[in-house]
Amino acid sequence: MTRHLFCNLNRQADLTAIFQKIDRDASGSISVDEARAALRQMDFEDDETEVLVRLHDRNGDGMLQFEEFVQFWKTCGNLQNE
Ligand SMILES: [Ca+2]
Repeated sequence: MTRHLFCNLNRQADLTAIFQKIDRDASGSISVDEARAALRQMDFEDDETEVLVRLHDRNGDGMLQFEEFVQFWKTCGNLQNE
């Protein structure tokens, strides 16, 4: 139930809030560790999360910037709806 709600928030304002929540050290990008911690609450496996981060890390810095995160979150929502 929780994971469903969490992933269905797709409006820009909600996405910003989610991004800031996941970005624990407020660095402006989400590290693999931060992504893992967040997706663990949604029953994703750690290695699944790593693959998802790598897939969406377009500039290859190993982290998700907000624009990358938006796509990442969409994919995550799609996976959960399957
Ligand atoms: Ca990146």
